Parts: sequence; C-alpha cells; structure tokens
Amino acid sequence: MAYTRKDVSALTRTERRRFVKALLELKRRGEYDEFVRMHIEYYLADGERGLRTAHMAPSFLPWHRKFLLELEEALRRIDASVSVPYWDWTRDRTTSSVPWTEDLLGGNGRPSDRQVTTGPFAYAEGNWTLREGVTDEKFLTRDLGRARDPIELPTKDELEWAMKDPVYDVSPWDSTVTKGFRNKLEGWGTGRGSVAWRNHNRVHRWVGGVMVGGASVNDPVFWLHHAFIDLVWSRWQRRHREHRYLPAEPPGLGDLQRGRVVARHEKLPPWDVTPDELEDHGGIYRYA
Ligand code: CU1
Ligand code: CU1
Repeated sequence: MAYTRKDVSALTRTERRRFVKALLELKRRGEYDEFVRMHIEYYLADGERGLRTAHMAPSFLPWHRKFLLELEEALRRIDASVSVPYWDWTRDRTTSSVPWTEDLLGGNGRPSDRQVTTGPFAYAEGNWTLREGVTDEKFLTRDLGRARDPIELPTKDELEWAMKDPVYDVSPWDSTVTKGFRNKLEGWGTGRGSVAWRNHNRVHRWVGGVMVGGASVNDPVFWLHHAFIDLVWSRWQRRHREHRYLPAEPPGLGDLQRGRVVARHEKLPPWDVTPDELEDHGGIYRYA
C-alpha cells in the first residue's frame, strides 16, 4: 500500500522526532554521505560534455524523484513510519517558520561564518559533520534570505507561471530554454540578480550556505525542498493529463543534444529505470 508524504508544517511532534532520528542514524552509518557523493558526481552543467541527467536537462524531475525514493527507502529501513515531508515555500516563507525550528532542521547560520548552531544538525551536537563537499568546511552553513543581498522565496504566482505551461520541456532541453514546465520550475533564467534564479533554483539560493552548489544534499532541507518540487510535478501531471515527459525519442543525428539528454524510454543513470517508469508514483507514495 502506498505511504504518504506530508506537509512538514503538519507533522506531529513524534513524526518530527522520528524523521530527524532516522536521518541522524543514516548519517551515523555512513549511508547519508553516499547520497551527497552521488549528487556531486551527477552535478554536470550544460557547458560540459557528456550526458546530463540530474540538472539542466529534462530528466531533472525524474532523476530527483528516484534520488528521493532511494533516500526514503534507506530511512524506512531504519524506521518504517518515516517518509520525506515537503516544504511548501510558497506558504512557509520566513526564517522562523517550519522547517527552521529547533526540533526539525534548526535555524539560520550565525553571521560570522554561517555555521548552523541550533537544532539537531548543529556541528557542536556531534552528529552532523560534513565529509563530502566542494569546500573543506566540516559544519553545515546557511544564510537564510541572504542578509547582505536579500532575496525572496518564489511566490505562488511564480510557481503558477511554471505550472500553467502545458509543454513538459523543449529543445535544446538545457538551461537556456525559456519555454516548458521543466526549466520554468528548475529555474535557470537569464539576466543578473534574483531574476536569474527562479522557483527551484531560487530556493537553493535563498537557503544559501551548502545549499548552493553540488554538495547541497549536506543540508537535510534538500529533501524537503525536492519533495515539494516532486509534488509540483505531480500536480502539473494531473492538470495537463494529455502531456508527458519529453523528449519522447532521443534527439536525431546531427542534433547537438544527441547523447546528452535522456529520452522517455531510455535508462536514467545511475539507475536501471526510465523517465516513463518514474512518471507514476501513485503505487509507492502519495501526497497529503
Ligand atoms: Cu540536484
Ligand atoms: Cu535542487
């Protein structure tokens, strides 16, 4: 039977405690850092050569859907009552709202070095030392809202702008496309400042610290953010039933994107699963 992913603001005290406890146990076992490592490994930009799977590509959504499922399975082996909650940042928009509480993810980083010093993931607690990263910092960092150069979380209207596009993605299937649901949600824009970061990307920027860049999985908010992105994809699928993942077929001979993006029925590395097979999650989990 399918299990439920809940809005993080609706979790009971017990559910909060069990979610945090399972994350800390996964970290203690060394399994959590494998997820961090994998995300760094698949952090390939479209300026580079090779197949893009996780970012700047149509498979951004199915790749993270599968990535979350793997994490969730690992958590559920520790505590079968746990699922990944989602953070609706169109509603919980301040630095003191969920999930930034003592009993969940802790609060902002301190001004001097952005180190998170509150909650279960504070370095001094001894349970959350960063081991995989793109910098040498051993502690979790955050800069919620970017104090020195403030930005806002995306609004309902900005999310709706992505949601109402009925086409999943368009050629050349990368970070430069200005049409299509996928990049409007992933959020690679043009120009300078906060307009260049939309929806998904803007949230990474708003959290700041390790959430900016390939090692973003080091902040457990990564999962809550991506659970919401996954829910948004679900809602888009329901709203535009006649529309599906694109490209349906691999780009043709002579197309510069040939061999660089995953088509609907191709395997999505590193897994033995296709975007087609990941479109319907209803048999595994549902959103409340
Ligand atoms: Cu990612
Ligand atoms: Cu992300």
